[in-house]
Amino acid sequence: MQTETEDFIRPFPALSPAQRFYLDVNGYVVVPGTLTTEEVDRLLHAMYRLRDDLLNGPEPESAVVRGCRLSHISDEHLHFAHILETDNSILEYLSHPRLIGMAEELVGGTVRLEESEAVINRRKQDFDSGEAAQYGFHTGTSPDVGTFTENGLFHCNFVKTLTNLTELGPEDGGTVVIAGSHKIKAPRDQIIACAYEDRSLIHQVTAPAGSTLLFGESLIHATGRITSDRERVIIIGGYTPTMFQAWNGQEPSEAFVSRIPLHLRPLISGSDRWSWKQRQRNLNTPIDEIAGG
Ligand SMILES: O=C(O)CCC(=O)C(=O)O
Repeated sequence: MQTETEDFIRPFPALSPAQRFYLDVNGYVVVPGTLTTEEVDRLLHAMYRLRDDLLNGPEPESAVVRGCRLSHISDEHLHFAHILETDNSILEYLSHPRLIGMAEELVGGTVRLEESEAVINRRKQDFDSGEAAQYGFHTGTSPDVGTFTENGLFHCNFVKTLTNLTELGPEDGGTVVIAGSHKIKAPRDQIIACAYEDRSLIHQVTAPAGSTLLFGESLIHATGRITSDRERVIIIGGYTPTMFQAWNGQEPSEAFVSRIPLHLRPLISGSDRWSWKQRQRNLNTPIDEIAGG
C-alpha cells in the first residue's frame, strides 16, 4: 500500500481510519510521537543555533543565514522563513516519510515542499490574565477554491505539518484552530465571531514534544497564547501538489537541490510539476504498517 517514487518510500495511508475521520470532522489531527526524542533534540539544537546566528549579527531584520531570514522579530516572537537549507536535521524533518505520507493523504496525491518555517515564542510581557485571548486567525486557502472531496473524504491543496519540539500543555500556547471551519464557505470574520462567542469551537493543541499537527490551510488557525514561563518551539512544513509553486521567497536554491539525495529532489524542488500522481484512500482503508501508527 506504499507510495514509491524511485527509492523514496512513504506510507499510504499514513493515518488510521479514526485519525482520518477526526481530520475530516475537525479539519486537523494531532499525531503524537512522529519524531523520536533524539530527532527532537537534534532539531532543537539546530533551531537554537539558527536563532543565535540570526540574532547575533549586526542587522537581524535583514540577516540571511544559510538561506533563512526572520520574517517577524519581537521580544516574544521569532518567525523563521525558509529553514530548509539550514541544517541536515531540518531536511530530514521536511522529508520524513511518515510526515510526507500524512501530507499526501490530505492533499490526495504526491506533494512538493511549498515552504519551511519555524516559530520560537514565549509569553507576551503585557499579557493580562484577566483578558479573554484574541488570536491572529488566518487561512492560506478557502473551501472549494483549495479543497475537494473524493471517496467522501476532505482534501486540500495546501497543507501543513507543524511539529512541536517543546512540550505543549494547556498554558504553553499551542496552535489554536476553529474546528470544522475548513469546510464552511461563509465569510471568515463571521466564523471567527461565532468562535469568540462560543469558545468551545476553538481547539488548542496540547501534545508531548515530537507530535505533529496536520491540517489543510482552509482551516482557520492562529498561534495560541502562552501563559506559562516556557518557551515554545515549532517547525513547519507546507506541502502542495507537485505542479504548484513554492511560497514567495521560499524556492530552494539550485546549489542546495544539487547536493541533496536524488530521491528527495522532486519533493524539495517541485521538479515533477504536472506529473502529479493522485491517490485517495477510503475511510476504512487500514493504516499502512510502515506509518508505525
Ligand atoms: O504559531 C502557530 O502555532 C501557528 C503557525 C501558523 O499560523 C502557520 O503556520 O500558518
